[in-house]
Amino acid sequence: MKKTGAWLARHALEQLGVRYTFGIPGVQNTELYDELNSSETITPMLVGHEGGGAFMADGLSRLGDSVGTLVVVPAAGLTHAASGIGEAYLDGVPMLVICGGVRTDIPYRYQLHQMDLHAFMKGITKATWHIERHVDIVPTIFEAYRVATGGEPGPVFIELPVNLQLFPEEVGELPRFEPAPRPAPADAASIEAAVALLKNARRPGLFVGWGARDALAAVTAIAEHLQAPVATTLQGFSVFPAGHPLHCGFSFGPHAVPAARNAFADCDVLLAVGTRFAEIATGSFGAPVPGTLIHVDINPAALNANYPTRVAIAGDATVVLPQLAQALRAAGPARPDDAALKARIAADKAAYRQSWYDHRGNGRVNPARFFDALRAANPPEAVTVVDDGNHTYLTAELYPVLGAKTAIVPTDFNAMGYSVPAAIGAKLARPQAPVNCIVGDGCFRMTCMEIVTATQYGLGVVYYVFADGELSQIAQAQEIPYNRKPCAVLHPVALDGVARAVGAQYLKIDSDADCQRQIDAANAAARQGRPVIVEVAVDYTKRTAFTEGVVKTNFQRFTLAQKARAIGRAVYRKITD
Ligand SMILES: Cc1ncc(C[n+]2csc(CCOP(=O)(O)OP(=O)(O)O)c2C)c(N)n1
Ligand SMILES: [Mg+2]
Repeated sequence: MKKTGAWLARHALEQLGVRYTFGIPGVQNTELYDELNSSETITPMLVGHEGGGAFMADGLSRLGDSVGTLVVVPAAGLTHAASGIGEAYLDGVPMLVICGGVRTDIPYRYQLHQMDLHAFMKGITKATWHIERHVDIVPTIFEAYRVATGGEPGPVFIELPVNLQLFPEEVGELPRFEPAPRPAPADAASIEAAVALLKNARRPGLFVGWGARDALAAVTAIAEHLQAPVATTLQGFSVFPAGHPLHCGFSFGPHAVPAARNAFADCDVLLAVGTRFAEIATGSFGAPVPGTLIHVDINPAALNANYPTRVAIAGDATVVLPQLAQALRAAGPARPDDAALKARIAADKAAYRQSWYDHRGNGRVNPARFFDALRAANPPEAVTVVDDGNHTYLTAELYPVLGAKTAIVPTDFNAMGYSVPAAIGAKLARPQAPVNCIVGDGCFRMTCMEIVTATQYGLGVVYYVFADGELSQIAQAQEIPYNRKPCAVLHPVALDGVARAVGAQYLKIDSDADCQRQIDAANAAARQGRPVIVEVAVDYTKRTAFTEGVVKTNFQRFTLAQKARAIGRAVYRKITD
């Protein structure tokens, strides 16, 4: 059987259930694009910029049942895509990166787009392959998929030289895809040790990250059995729904909302699942992680990395947590309903909200009022995609995410501009659900032209642009120590003009009174398959609990001399201003 490399690649992707590819054609991949164009199950999507394509692939992978796949040209296409590949890498999101390669059948160097792609990809992919023979194409793509989706998921990179794509060769019988075996269960001794600690805990607590995203039933069972409060990471903030009475919010400690701060104040045994205890999740490592830590994570390198464990279990949460839930049940009855704890959580949440309502700001849109209106106008299954900035923490603190696995957040790599394209990928993954993107004005201008892709494919994503005119998350951190905000004030962008350019509907929310009406109008347009840009004149004069807490945590970590220097400069700047 003689087949071209492009046919073989298409065949492999079809067998893997890939439904969309994202990218831009060029000299080294037009043959593959031509093949994909004939596929009945794969839609090759043209994007405006490969970075946008990579963020779309990421959004699709996080929420869908097919793996986001890129088809790009080497050098420029790949370097453009790198921000999205890096985001997926640090966030544990599977992605296939198929890149055309320069010809291997001619003796010339300095071909178009020729560079060392593998060196470039080394730090942001789990593995790379350079395919040299036709017979290797299908097995290599299958193997790459197993690596991308196995263990802690992540992106993988395949270079497929253009001459292989173009010309047919004999390949014999093609292999069938063999999925990876189910992950192994935890050993009985570790489960027993964890149960003993949790059973004897005075105040157990649960901290869950994105790694627990498919283990909701077991997380809920364990939390209820122990009557333990549940905090999430930022990336995992939709892993445990906000409607549950034991849900506290994002993180715990000085940078968390009062519900989580108080519920975890006396936590003596922490069960952490699917989190690496990274900087954002722990509020710059300010979270008071107790000495008695049980840590479950699929990546053994994350265990004992930042906080020493009493019990460390390297395993998949979907296997380990049901084991743990069952062992807890076998070890004794559930704790009685802790009505006092639940009442405290509810009261703390209400009081925190009230503090936002009470804030006398600058007359612009109160974030809590906006999020109330957004919540009221959306069903629990609505998907939320956020970017990186003050708007991220506002969303985490003020928007109750009700549906499990309905919010995605770029975390740790933290590429601004993520959300605009990622929301397009999310909409492809969940076409029936409303998709709302909360994006800062700085992030928005990085990738807003990608909305053309949403218009082209009739994807009704609603973009709420929090237009404060600043790179606020940074500007807030500059204000006190420097008494100025260098390079953090944005030149205005006419968002109505952007909307016109990309074919989106434009709406504006100027005050609290506009929220309901404009959100309803946005939803109506989105239901017709039209993207919508809603400019929100948001009031940023009140800081999030996260920002307040993290500033304190970092300052406290300074030595005396460092503190003196920082304070001295701030005071000097203030009085000489
Ligand atoms: C690509 C990239 N560049 C710079 C940063 C640093 N950074 C983090 S948040 C932020 C501000 C984002 O501004 P905006 O989108 O307006 O959101 P706001 O904080 O105002 O809500 C910046 C500059 C980053 N995370 N990513
Ligand atoms: Mg801003």
